Amino acid sequence: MSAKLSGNLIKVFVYGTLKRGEPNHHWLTRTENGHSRFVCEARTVQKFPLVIGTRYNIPFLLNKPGTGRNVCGEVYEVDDTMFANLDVLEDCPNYYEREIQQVTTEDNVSMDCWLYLIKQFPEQLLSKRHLDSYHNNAAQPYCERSARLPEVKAKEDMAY
Ligand code: PCA
Repeated sequence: MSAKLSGNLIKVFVYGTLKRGEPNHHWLTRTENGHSRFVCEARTVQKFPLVIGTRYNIPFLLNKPGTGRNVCGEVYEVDDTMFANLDVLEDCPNYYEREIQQVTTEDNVSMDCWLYLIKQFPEQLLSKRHLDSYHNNAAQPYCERSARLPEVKAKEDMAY
């Protein structure tokens, strides 16, 4: 087998701006960032609160399993390079952290995937609407990091 094919492939479940048609999807498809392949649509087996938070309208999966909905997203297979670049985009582990969670398809095929979530968050984020599916929209437009105010500390901003 060639070296190219023997690399380690990692499954990642994305539920926010990395999905197809969403503002950061280009990060997953840019070949300089590494390899990615769409596998399937899926939902988390656990319920989680998925909310839109901060003045920048960022989708957050909050680490409070059992609360919220079974969250819809997409599974990708990525190589180590892409995985490292996803950590860069998500500022993981400073902002988002990640963990392995079980997700399941419409046909009840289950698989373990990495997903990005917020472990430390102000309680008030839980009172926002719990979504089962994120879509960027005109009422709450996503603001990418390069357009955010630099002086605001990211974690403090979650309470906004
Ligand atoms: N990007 C990651 C986490 C939240 C976000 O906007 C994702 O789509 O899963």
